[in-house]
Amino acid sequence: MIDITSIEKKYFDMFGFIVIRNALSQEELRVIEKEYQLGFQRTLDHHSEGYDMRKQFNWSNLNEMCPNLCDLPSHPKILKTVRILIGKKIFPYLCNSNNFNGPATEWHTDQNQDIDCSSVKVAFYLDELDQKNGGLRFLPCSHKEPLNSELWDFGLKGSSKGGIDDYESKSGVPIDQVPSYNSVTNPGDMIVFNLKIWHSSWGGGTNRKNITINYSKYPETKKEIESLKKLAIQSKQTMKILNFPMPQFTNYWESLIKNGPNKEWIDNLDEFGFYEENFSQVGVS
Ligand SMILES: O=C(O)CCC(=O)C(=O)O
Ligand SMILES: [Fe+2]
Repeated sequence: MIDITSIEKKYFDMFGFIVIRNALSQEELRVIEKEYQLGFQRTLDHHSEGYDMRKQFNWSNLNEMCPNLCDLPSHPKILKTVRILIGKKIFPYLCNSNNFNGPATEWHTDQNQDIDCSSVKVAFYLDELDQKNGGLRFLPCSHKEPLNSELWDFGLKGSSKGGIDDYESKSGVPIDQVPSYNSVTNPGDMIVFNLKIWHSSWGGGTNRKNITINYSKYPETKKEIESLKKLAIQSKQTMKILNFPMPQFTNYWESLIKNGPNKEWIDNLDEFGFYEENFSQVGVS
């Protein structure tokens, strides 16, 4: 991959997301898909009920069952891109696999309203997707103020409870009637989006697969530090609600990182509370 251009960086800053084509090779996808299936099976052994309208299953990739996925947050192309987009000093705080089986995902943001961090999610969908079968939808520029807050006030946030027929959002606007950018992606394409952006999906079938990595910029101001600590709490709560089969981090991943070029990540995770109650001494066993 050629480095992203200054125009792409401008595009990301303005619109809040970007799609980068063919970021992963076919060979990389082959091993990733294999490890995804192992993790999925392990998750189904833990619980068989998909969560809410999305009917989703989610699990961490940072354990010895999936060594290639453990390396994904350190992937040079991904790191280089995210560093250009949000800053040189970054660290990953989640690397998950996700499986969706519901008809839609409600309009939402990935950061609670009271949180304002410079964080992104990198998403690799493993299926061919478009606006009819669950491709990710964005409201361009909605990571920015005042639009972001106006959309909260508008009542865009949807409920994920219940089914699509009794879908509830204060705005009353059906998910697919909100004017949006609807992404079209093939396996290997990488979507990067600001955690504050409003997004949804529509028309997904069963077994829609994706892998996501969340990165945060290392905070500089007191306000950023406070926000990041809140984000750590939010992300641990979400993992509990979604019934993750294992903690996010393991000894195995920690020693990989400590023996590599990004050793400081471990201290960063510890410093802002991402590790607390979210670390397994024993890994998979
Ligand atoms: O693909 C979807 O339906 C939703 C994905 C999503 O909301 C996310 O990755 O944050
Ligand atoms: Fe989301």
